[in-house]
Amino acid sequence: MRDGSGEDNNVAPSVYSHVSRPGSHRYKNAKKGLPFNLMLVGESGLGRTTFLNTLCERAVVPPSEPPNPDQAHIAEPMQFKHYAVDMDEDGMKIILNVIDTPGFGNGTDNETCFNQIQEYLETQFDDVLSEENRIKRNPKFKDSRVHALLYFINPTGHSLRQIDIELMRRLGNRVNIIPVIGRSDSLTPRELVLFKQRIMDDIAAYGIPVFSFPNSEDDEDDEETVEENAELRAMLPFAAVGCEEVINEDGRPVRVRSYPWGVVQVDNDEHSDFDRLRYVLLNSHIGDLRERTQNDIYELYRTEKLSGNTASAASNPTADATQSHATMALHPRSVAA
Ligand SMILES: Nc1nc2c(ncn2[C@@H]2O[C@H](COP(=O)(O)OP(=O)(O)OP(=O)(O)O)[C@@H](O)[C@H]2O)c(=O)[nH]1
Ligand SMILES: [Mg+2]
Repeated sequence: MRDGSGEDNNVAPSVYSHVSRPGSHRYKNAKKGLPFNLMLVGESGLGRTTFLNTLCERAVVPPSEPPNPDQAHIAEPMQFKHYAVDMDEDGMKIILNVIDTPGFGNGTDNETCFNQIQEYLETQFDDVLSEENRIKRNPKFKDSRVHALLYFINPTGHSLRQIDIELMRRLGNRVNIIPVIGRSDSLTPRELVLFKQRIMDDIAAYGIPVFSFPNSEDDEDDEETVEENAELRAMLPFAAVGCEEVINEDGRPVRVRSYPWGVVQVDNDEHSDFDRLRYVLLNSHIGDLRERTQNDIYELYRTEKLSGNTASAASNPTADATQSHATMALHPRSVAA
């Protein structure tokens, strides 16, 4: 679907001030627009649709109809829904392709969802691989490899759940996973700090390969970039808040969620990490995410595929899902890498 912006757009005005950060103009010469493929995964109701509309500043996805109560017990199978939105980020044209996965985690058998997503990611690699092998290349070939996967974590305030651990461990070698706490305004600032810490402890303990803002291995990064990456690492997982309405404050539009006791400002760094995450995705790290997809993740897959080794435990740490489920249930921290 092409940009489906509607008239009743309550996430419209751009209200954040764009401050250029290092690396943000690296791709300014991409005249045709820089493609960026972003996948959204998370259980139902964690705010994926609202996040997408807030990110794009328009109603890309119209609000869904409330489910029919008679059908509520039937778990809909997971789908891949595609949205394409042309964005202008600080003078740089970005062709944002979003793949949403409604229905993820709805059933009792999450294994099917994990397999479907893995298969989707690998199919895009296979397409590139066969295009590379053609004698005559197709000039219109569209590279659909997913550059980043935002994984929405339920704001329980406890720690990661089995579904989170399994999904991220399994796909971390196939895509840049950026963990995000959905509906994070349901936690107090103190709860949020503790929750973030627990999640990062789990990520370390289970050896989950998330995108952790690495510095360039050959020390190419300048001091400012190294500092910025350290700051972003410390923010993980990002606390996301989606916009519900736009209010007028001192003559300027402010994107908020309103509550009886006050408002949460979506673009205010003191209220949520939304603006930093948006900037990472569409500006400061768009190049890194694309390059890592090509140079590291795709290359690994390509090597495995050509050597007939794609199902190896190294690339798929949960290949023996039954075993790993049992291990984790009994000894939550015993499978540390
Ligand atoms: N408190 C809070 N509520 C949110 C936030 N974002 C979305 N919501 C609300 O959560 C509900 C679900 O939001 P959606 O954006 O539809 O969630 P989704 O992940 O797309 O859900 P499905 O499409 O059903 O899988 C709606 O009532 C939203 O208004 C948020 O940041 N904070
Ligand atoms: Mg949705």
